[in-house]
Amino acid sequence: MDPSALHHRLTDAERQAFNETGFLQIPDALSQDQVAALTAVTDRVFETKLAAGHDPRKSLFYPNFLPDDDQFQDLVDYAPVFPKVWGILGWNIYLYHAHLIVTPPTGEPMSDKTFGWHQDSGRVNVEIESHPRPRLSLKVAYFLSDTSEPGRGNFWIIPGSHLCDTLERPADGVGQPEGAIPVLAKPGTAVFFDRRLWHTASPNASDVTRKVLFYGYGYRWIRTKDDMTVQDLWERSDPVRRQLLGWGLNCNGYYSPTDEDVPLRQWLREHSPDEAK
Ligand SMILES: O=C(O)CCC(=O)C(=O)O
Repeated sequence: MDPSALHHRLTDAERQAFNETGFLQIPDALSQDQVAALTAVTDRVFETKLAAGHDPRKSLFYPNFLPDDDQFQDLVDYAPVFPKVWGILGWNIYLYHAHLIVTPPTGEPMSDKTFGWHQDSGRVNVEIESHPRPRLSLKVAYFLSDTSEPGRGNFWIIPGSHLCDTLERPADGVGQPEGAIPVLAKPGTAVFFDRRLWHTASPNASDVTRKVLFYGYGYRWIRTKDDMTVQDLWERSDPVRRQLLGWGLNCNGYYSPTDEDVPLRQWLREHSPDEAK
């Protein structure tokens, strides 16, 4: 992994903001050249899906997109962003889930229906006994299109809601829960969010197609949440990326890793020993 990553470690202020609000916004995480290149690849994916019959007016939710292009893989351990992931979760982590979402304009005025508010991880929220629920994972969302204005299919969140196990929604199904806000993000922004943060997609009432890449990082003892057919990439990935793509010596090593199981820890020992503990 590129040692320039060390310049982008999580700051105390970022840690405090993430702990308190459950999210963190990093503007200009991607250069505009990177945005253009990733947009071209994303458009190609969308066109392929359209050719295969996807309805052009419907959102495309496409998991397991990493194998489609090297540029998608390069964001897994992207130096300006990934250090903040290990800064929050530590080193026994991998990419358990990733999806690409394209949200075309609905062609209709903005709906005032209550959106699909949720915490991530499905049954985890029912079957684990604890309060607050455990963090376990986070996602980094790279915004490729301009959602710096509301009504553009924005990602919505309720800041600070990550420590709440339940969410009170409007009883009549109209409007959004108290405290809800659209995340306003320009192209190139990376948005981190705690899996427990109550969040939702929203309809796109603008004429700008929304494009976002989501990378979900969690502990190595969590199962993948999509097919993650990334094993063919192991051979040509460096050791840290290989770890992030799910490699390990054996199953026990997901729970009780040896040094060999977790090259990220070895890399931190060399470059940032305090974070290797
Ligand atoms: O598309 C969005 O803005 C929301 C995505 C989402 O809910 C998720 O990644 O869990």
